[in-house]
Amino acid sequence: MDTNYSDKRISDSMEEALNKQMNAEAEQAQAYLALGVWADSNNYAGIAEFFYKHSEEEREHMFKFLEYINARGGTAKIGAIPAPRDNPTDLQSCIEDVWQHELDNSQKIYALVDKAMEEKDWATFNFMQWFVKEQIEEEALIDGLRDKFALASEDKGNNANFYSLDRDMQNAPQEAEIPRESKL
Ligand code: OFO
Repeated sequence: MDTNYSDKRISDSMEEALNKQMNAEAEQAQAYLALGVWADSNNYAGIAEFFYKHSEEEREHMFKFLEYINARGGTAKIGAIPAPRDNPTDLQSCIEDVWQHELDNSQKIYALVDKAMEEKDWATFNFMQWFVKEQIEEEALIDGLRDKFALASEDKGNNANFYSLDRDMQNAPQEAEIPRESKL
């Protein structure tokens, strides 16, 4: 009997691209962890808590890629994670840094969707839809934080505003409602 067939149901280049994204998610987890440490040491305990929780979420994303690659007969390869960017200079640049991280990651997710479509790899295309939705949520979440920061900054020098913002973030959910799921 001819058993010379492969169990692998993703292309080599798709395997490589998914592995790259798996590592990018690990990098995101490290970035949030580093920003959490920065926030903590700058007395923004609530924001630190929010970033620490989000770091866990990013790690879960890494695992989703890992499991998917293996489930499709590929091999997940854990690579080196580059050091996080330099510490931000203040809270505003910290929040803008997070925002940029999310926008960059969305572009990486879209590139994988494009690749899946080009290859007619509908399983991967379907798998990636979860991440497309997740990025919509995460962009909304961090944009909400930017709005809160802008509001708190209106009355310059009023530390009470920043204190409330920080307290608010401590228990802020990690999920944001996205338009297509709005009850309105
Ligand atoms: Fe992994 O979700 Fe944001 O980046």
